Amino acid sequence: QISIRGLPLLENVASVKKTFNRHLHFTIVKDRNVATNRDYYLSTAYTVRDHLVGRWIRTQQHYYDTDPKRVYYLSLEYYMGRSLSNMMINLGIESELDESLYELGLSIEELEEFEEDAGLGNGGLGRLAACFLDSMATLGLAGYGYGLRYEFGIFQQTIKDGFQCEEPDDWLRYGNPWEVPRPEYQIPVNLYGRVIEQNGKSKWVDTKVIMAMPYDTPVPGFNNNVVNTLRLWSAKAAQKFNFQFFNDGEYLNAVSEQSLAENVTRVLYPNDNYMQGKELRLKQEYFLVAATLSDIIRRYKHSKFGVSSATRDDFSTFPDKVAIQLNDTHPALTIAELMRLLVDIEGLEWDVAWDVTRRACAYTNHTLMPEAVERWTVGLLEYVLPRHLQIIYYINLRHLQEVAARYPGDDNRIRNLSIVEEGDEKRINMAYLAIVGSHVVNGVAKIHSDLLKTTLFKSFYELTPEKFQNKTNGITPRRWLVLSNPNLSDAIAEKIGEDWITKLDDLKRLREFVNNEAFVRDIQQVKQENKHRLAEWLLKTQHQQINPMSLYDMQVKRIHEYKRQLLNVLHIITLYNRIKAKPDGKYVPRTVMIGGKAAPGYHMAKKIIKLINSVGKVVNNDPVIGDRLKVVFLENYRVTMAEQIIPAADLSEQISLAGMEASGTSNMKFMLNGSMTICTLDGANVEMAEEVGDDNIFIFGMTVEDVDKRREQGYRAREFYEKNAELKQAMDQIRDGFFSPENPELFHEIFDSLMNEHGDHYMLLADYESYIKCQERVSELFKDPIAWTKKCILNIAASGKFSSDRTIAEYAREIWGVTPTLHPLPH
Ligand code: DL6
Repeated sequence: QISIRGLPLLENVASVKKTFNRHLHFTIVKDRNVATNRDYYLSTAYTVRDHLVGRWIRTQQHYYDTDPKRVYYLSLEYYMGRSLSNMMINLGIESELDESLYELGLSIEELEEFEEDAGLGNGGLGRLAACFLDSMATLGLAGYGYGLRYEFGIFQQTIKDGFQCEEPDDWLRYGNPWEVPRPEYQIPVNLYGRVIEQNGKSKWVDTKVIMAMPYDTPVPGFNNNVVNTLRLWSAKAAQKFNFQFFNDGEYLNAVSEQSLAENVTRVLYPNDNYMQGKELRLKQEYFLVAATLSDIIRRYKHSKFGVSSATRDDFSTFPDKVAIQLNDTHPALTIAELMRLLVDIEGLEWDVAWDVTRRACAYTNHTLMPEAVERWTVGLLEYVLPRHLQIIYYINLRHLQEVAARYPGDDNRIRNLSIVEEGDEKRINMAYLAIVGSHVVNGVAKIHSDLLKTTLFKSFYELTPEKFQNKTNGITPRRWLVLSNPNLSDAIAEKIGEDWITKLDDLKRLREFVNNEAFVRDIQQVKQENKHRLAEWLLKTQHQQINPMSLYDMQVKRIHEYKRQLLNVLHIITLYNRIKAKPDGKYVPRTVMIGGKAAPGYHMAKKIIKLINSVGKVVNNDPVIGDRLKVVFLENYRVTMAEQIIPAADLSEQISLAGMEASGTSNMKFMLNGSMTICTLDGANVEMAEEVGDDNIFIFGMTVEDVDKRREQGYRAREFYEKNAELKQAMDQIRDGFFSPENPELFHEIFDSLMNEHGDHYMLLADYESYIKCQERVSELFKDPIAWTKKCILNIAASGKFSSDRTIAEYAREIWGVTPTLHPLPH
């Protein structure tokens, strides 16, 4: 078989070995007698980094010389995972590295295990940001990621007695070979203080200062010599401020104050789709925004731009040179901070500054869940950012004046459109601020973007319909196919070459081979090997034995009621009861794998994890069941684990209540890796069905319209419970302690949450029957491996739309006003 990694060149292998040895000696300062595998990993990483730096410096020089429009992606999360393989693949040096290490008696797979995941994200939103960085670099955009360098990323999940426990993610403990600190570019960030009026101008004084220290990580494009930058800020105490007094007591106070200042970037808030409203989080958001905007303006002023003055002070061209994309509302203070900088510091007129701000900024919404919308109390904002609160009030005043002029006397509309929400406590709606301060607002899948217009942002859509766009999410095929599934990549490349790596639509050409017996066999064999590998890995890491011939059924994502892991559990219990009732029946063997973290403060999500494990314990240890049904909870699901398990999946579970999941992105990863999907018509599932055809995807459940109708009629879960004997049996088992004999009350609250008068908010019981029937169709098809595999091939062939290259090209042309290209930079 031809490999897409090509043959290693001998002279390159020799030079890689030399570089590796040099790093072991001069950078790590060890010889091979005492070096550990971690040292070898680090030497490998530094060797790869050496291949990046020339391109990195040249790319930045090129941007300086040509002064293209810069695209700034602002995100509180970047869920990067590991970097080593990704860097090697994008640089095209994977086979040389492989061969060199082999000749040194080392194995790249083993060394890779020493790299910690950069887990600076919670789930889809953070991983999307990481995929976007890869695509921006691959499409030759002058793109910069800006974020926070959390000392502790998303917690490590362990399962003890079936319960989730959280451990700190000390990912920097052994150092991070990919980052470069840039202390010379530190930026002061102000907090607290008060506002005074001086010579007719507002001045923010008596602030506390925290320094923002940048750490840069290279982001290589695929095979195009482009290396962009991800700049993450770390909080440092401002020396001057803390160490002015040197008597003993003050000195110690100063040191402890230093550590308080540095708390700002200590830890990632572990909530997905939920706003907690904490002061420290507000400080994180502002810290990112303030440091980043200061950097953006510095770069704007000092860019080479063909005129003789030393700096560019004319801000009228700012929106022609700068695009700022807000990844959800987390960095939405950008609107107020940019106005502050332009008006208070640069001295622009309000109207001019407002025009500049709006033309530069754009906002992406990632959720319709009301509890995720950021609404900061006025009291907290006034305390932490008094000048920004004034600016927001003024933005709102001007905005509402415009509204009133357009809709005279329509007080209701004015109230709906106000950025300031009245109530028992006044709050600032950050989504509304982001909409008003941006020239484009987008959702992340067609159905989601449409729902924004009719629900969450209805009034704003009516006010400025031209602002609203859709940008369906995507995933990078470099990580989610080339890196994670090399054998499938090779099988594809053998038929259609390698252009699909950057033009994923090319996968369509696989349709020609869907009746080619040898190809179908190859694809089947790749999947089977992946499944065997996963079985071995589970045995080794989780001591769990699974049947590699069974249907691998996977649901991996954050644990959340709206994602309906409980519906999956109801299906498992139903299968269990069926086998128990008729042990001699014929059943398609299944291994149901569920993985995901629950936010530490999300009680119900943690209970759901316990239930999954409790059901697993009963099912897995029942001799009547044997290996016809197994339940595996995948502990500590994260980017690296996704890479390992997704290539082995047969079935992908995307079963949120219609209208709840903005897009989903694991759905795309599974599809690209040749699994079938069982799903509701929610998020990007809708577009996946459009691409692959309804015959090649398993759709069940209510549509958004059905859900609305049911709610209007007054939904009662109990009716479904009483109507369906299998559902009732499963629910009663949960209630009666069948899965928790040692503590029969343990799952009462789960039962109650579904069966209470106004319970089952996500309507699991209404969708149960349709889901079970759909699962029967899945099992039926799985009995015919050739028919199954052909449909998997059609899924791979239809997944081209879901490349983040397509997504980013759309952002580039339709929001940022820049042109993507696959032309490489000269090397
Ligand atoms: O857009 C990326 C990702 C979507 O695929 C998920 O459907 C959505 O739930 C997630 N949204 C969030 C929202 N967080 N906040 N705020 O994580 O975004």
